Amino acid sequence: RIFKRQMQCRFDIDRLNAPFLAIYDSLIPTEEEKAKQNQLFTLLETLITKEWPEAQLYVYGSCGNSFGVSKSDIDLCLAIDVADDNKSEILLRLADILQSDNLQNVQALTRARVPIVKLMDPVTGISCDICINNVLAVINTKLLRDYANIDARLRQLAFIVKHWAKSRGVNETYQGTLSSYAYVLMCIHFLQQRRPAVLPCLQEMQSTYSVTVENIECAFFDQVDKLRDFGSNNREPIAKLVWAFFNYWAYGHDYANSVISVRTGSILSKREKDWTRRIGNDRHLICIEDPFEISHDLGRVVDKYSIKVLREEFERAAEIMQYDANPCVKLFEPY
Ligand code: 3AT
Ligand code: MG
Repeated sequence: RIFKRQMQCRFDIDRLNAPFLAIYDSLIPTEEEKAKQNQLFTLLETLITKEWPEAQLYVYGSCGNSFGVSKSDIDLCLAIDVADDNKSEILLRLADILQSDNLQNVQALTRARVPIVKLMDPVTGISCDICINNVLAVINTKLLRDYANIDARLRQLAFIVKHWAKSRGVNETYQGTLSSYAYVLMCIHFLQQRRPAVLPCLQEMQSTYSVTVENIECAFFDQVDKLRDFGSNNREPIAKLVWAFFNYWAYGHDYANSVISVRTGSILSKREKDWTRRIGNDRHLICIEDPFEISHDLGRVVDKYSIKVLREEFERAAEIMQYDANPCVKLFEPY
């Protein structure tokens, strides 16, 4: 099954461009929604600065990385000088402050893997999670956003892949499938590997942005305005890319030996990463290297059952793209 021949693209693929772009357009948050998100951010920033003048509030995740669909929750990170042991105290205090300001459903989850405060703003209807000092997530959010600004096709592809994953129930890390973050990295890597390439590898270029967080040097080229023409030699429109993306993950990827790496813009081997065997709960059945925490495999949530589900879904999607009369409907049918 692994090395089934990759398929030739159907001859009428271009007629699918308009429907895919229509789906993409329908998923983009409106300006009004963006304004509401900003309004809530400003409110929270004001409340927080009043209590902790030195602290900084950052947006991360889909509201900051430009891969957020309409009605997304906001992920926020409070950067504050505090020992890990005292995070709970801050979260509980924060919850008090938010509650007094009439924010709703305020909950401090101090025992979660990533401790957070949750809240809902009754004015805008937006829900929000606030964590503490998750600075790497703020930086990887910037990396994703910078990639999105190079070529419009990344955002189109990632929205469609995320929409597919959510519709098909394969965007649930607690059930052993992949996070949205992992899917976006898969899209970036795929576009780096296209020939001609649609995206460059920002971390291999001369760095114009560099910060060190938790002893990890995060450096990359971030003057992406200068790269607006980068993908112009590749004229593949969205339908062809969606087709090729699913074809790659269904029939082209070598699950036994390969690691995809946005950091290097290439495929690495599991052997060189020492990801060849299960260690603890890390099984490395599909390997996606985090761009900064390079010992971190975003596929580590995948187990021997969910890998089967995932690969069958990639194959289903590839078959639909190849043969179905109406892929833009069938692809997103609820599972
Ligand atoms: P949704 O639109 O909410 O589905 P998202 O972009 O907010 O997508 P996630 O909910 O998967 O993505 O994650 C929120 C952010 O947290 C994205 C990324 O900056 C960070 N993040 C998530 N998982 C990891 C991880 N395993 N390692 C490092 N950063 C991560
Ligand atoms: Mg999110």
